[in-house]
Amino acid sequence: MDYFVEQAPTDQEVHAIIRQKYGDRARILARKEIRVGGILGLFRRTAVEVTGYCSHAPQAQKVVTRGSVAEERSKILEQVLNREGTGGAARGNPREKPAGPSSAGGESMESVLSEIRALRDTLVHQGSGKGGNDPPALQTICDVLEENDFSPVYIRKLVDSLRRDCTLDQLSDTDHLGQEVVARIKESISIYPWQERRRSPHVFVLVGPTGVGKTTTIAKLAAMYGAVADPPFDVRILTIDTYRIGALQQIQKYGEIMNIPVHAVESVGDMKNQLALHQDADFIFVDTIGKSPNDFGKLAEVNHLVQASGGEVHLAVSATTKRSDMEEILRQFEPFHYQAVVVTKIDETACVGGIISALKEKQKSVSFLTDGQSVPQDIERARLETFLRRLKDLPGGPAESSGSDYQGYEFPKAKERQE
Ligand SMILES: Nc1nc2c(ncn2[C@@H]2O[C@H](COP(=O)(O)OP(=O)(O)OP(=O)(O)O)[C@@H](O)[C@H]2O)c(=O)[nH]1
Ligand SMILES: [Mg+2]
Repeated sequence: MDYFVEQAPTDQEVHAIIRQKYGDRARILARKEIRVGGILGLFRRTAVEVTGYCSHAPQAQKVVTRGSVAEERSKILEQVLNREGTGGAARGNPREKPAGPSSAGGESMESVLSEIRALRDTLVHQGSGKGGNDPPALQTICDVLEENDFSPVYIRKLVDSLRRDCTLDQLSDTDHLGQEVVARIKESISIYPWQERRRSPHVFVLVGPTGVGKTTTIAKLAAMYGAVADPPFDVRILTIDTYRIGALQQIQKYGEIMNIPVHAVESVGDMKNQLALHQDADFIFVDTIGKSPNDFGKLAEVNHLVQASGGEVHLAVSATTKRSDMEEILRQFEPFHYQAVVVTKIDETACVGGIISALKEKQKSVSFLTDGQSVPQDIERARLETFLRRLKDLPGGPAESSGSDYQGYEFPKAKERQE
């Protein structure tokens, strides 16, 4: 750093001298009034003395280094310029033109910014799997999946797999993407390998939240195997729903119509007795009390009886359940060790994406689907096609379903069967 001391009779004069000698690089540190001249202390005059130094950096750079943001930007530019071999400003040569928006450093900064913007775009869309730079066809597919109520996680994984496996041309072809999506959805649904056993006895227990259709489903299954099957299986029904008024009567009514015996079970002892009594049956279908998944005390009580049955446990979940609740239900019924899920009321929803996502997320397979109130028509063994036909607006997806396996079957009246 070059320091200087200049004197002149007035401020204006000393400033003029400094400007002339050092130009814009001059920086003033101190000013004081002094007395100069005279002989032996006589005739002395007052004057101004200014101390300062010469800056080696250009004015513009000095300003930039003041604020922290400007400082950071300056550092980046400095690095970029050094890398590109133009580092005049970085070396502090005042005659070099400082980096501006149109310089190489400015362009590099612009490219850094555009990368940051792209990154932000990706993060913003990450929840749903959408990417700002995706071809319109892929974005359309994302929208369709959202409309079908698939979860953001499910969509993101599916779309990521498409980006990974498809060429750019394929990603721009809506029909091709539609077919790919259907194939991937198909792969994501696990169908429970249900097998009827004609050996004594196949105990099937249905648990689940209140009002999802457990009793109706038990009646449908009992009718399917005890009445529709040819020759019919030997079927019994047990119910551990003896708390709710009318619950026993409801299942007894079905039993009466189907000519299938129904027994109530209230304790572990009862359960063991009933199982021993019906050792010769092919099927024992067990209906359970509907309880909120949050009523942990009651659920534990029911679970005690369910586990005592030693049966194959299935969880009934209504397809109309909100997607977020669905995952919660699948989780809260885990202590029942259910092997598969029966999806009920599929006729009451236009979107099956929620249940497909939840089953996939929890790695559960589906055993039966029910699609109406009629016993026993409105039930079928779970099939991929039933889910796929219910996907809306998916290019290349299958057409809407015409109904379940048992449509048109006339349920025999108890009297007719007795005759
Ligand atoms: N639309 C439609 N309705 C159904 C289906 N299954 C059952 N239901 C109806 O849902 C209502 C409740 O059925 P339930 O079988 O009593 O249900 P639940 O799970 O046994 O009920 P709780 O024992 O009270 O927990 C009844 O009106 C049934 O007719 C179905 O697949 N589709
Ligand atoms: Mg019930």
